[in-house]
Amino acid sequence: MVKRGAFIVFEGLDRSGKSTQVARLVESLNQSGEKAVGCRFPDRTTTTGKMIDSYLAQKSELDDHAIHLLFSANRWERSQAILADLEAGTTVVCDRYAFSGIAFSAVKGLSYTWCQSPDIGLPLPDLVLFLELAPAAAALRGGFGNERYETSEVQIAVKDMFERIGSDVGSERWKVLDAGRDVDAVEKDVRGRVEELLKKVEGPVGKLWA
Ligand code: NYM
Ligand code: MG
Repeated sequence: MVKRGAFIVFEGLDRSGKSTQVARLVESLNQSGEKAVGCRFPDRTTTTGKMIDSYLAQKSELDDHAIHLLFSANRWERSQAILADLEAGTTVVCDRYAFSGIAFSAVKGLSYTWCQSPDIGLPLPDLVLFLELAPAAAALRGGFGNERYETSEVQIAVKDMFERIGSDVGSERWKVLDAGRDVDAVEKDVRGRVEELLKKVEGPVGKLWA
């Protein structure tokens, strides 16, 4: 039986460097002979992804619950493919996941437990790397864009919500990395933690919030 791949998720505020680190990790794993693929949520290419994209671009309005469920559906659409990759021995490195889902919806006033429910049973990440950056430092990395949620007020509230989520996930699985360092230093830290994880990944993939 092939050893299964690891499921690794990056979370953090906008501009904390998630996309860069996902790309670098996938490349460095592949170079060292470990099969790895990247993915990201929202996946804006699917039907639900297009509705999400239009909502984020402020081209459409949706009830807060409805958009939350669309983000969750967007993950469920991809979940079988993630499991298939993991079972085939490929490590999956994902840019945002269900934790962003709770953080951005709960700050709008939706119940935390209600926000968790539609994601119950999704593939459970083996490791969540939270790229921690002060909202003020994130804002300095280039002005905010025009998407919904790209304001300092939202980012500050989201950061607090991520702290609560991290403590619910537990420090075994949820690791906070200082994203204020230069990109190479963050990459090295990431690589060290992933190497530790790859040594111990075994057994079936778990289920989120179950
Ligand atoms: N976002 C992302 C949510 O509100 N809920 C979710 O479930 C996910 C995965 O979408 N501001 C928000 C967080 C971001 C926005 O993400 C777009 P990105 O990584 O900038 O494409
Ligand atoms: Mg963004």
